[in-house]
Amino acid sequence: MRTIYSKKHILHNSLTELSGGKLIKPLESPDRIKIILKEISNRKLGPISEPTKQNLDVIYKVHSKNYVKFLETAWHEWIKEGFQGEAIPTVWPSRSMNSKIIPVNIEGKLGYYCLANETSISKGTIEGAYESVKVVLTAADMLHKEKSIFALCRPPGHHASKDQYGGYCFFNNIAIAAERFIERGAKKIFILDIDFHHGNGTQEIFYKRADVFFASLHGDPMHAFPHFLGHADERGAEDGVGFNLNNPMPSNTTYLKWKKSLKKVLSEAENFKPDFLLVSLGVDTFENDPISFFKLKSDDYLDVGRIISSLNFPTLFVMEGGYSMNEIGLNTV
Ligand code: Q9C
Ligand code: ZN
Repeated sequence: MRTIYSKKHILHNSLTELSGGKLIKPLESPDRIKIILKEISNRKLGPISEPTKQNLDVIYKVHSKNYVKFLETAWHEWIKEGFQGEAIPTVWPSRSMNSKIIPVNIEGKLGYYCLANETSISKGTIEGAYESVKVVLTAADMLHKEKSIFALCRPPGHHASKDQYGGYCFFNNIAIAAERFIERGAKKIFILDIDFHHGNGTQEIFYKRADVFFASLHGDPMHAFPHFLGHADERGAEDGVGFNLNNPMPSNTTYLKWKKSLKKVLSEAENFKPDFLLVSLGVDTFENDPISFFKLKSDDYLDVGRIISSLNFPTLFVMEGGYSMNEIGLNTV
């Protein structure tokens, strides 16, 4: 399987993550990709190539103009304000206020465009985020030549909604790839999200649509990030009713139980008959992941790969989460 990877992911290299009331070194680090890449080349998974030149206008099929503008200017505006640390919001348009107003001041704008503030914005964040989009678009363009392809994206994307960042995500890479396939003539896309966390951004983006089916297996949001989306009764709206499927699962879920959910979801994919299968691949379902509560083991990922492969859909794998540095390479490959 071919891998698309950009060494420029390193441009997004924040020093801080707000965690448990402390500023820690971000779990979503450049080292993650370095380790995965090394395992791909050691294990000879296939060729590794850099992204090609891409028209990025397709981003606007997913994200609003004002959100992209915000991402492009946030760091500069933050610095102009004289702040010393990385950009982290402190105030939100919460239920008791007016959530429609977009403030002019950078602190107000951060609250408006951010959905979770563990994710700091720093100097090269936007450049790194664009690189991740180039990776996924290049992979999408090359898929017609292969049965499956791996977009080694960083930063990840599935928590980013139409106009909000957070959960380590800025642009929703997999949603942008779905729109690229549709631009090139695809009629139906099935997104399978197997990251430990619910892909709230991807769900929101396609919630009212019947041409992009979103299905997710994840930690029950009553107990796991992102907490405010991902429940089983969220089945889509308007044209999209029946094209959104959530499988929240409890703490300590083992592969045996997880696999049952996977099979259920994949039978939906077979009924749907998509032109392309897009997989949000997080390996934070791993038993030793530092922020998650499922119990998958390294060997289980081989079985997951076999099951997905047996469907015989042209498949784009897109890297999302996974934070156990010792096994992230092995589990991903
Ligand atoms: N106590 C992805 O996997 N914080 N994002 C969790 C746990 C945010 C995860 C806090 C986790 C975001 C792409
Ligand atoms: Zn995750």
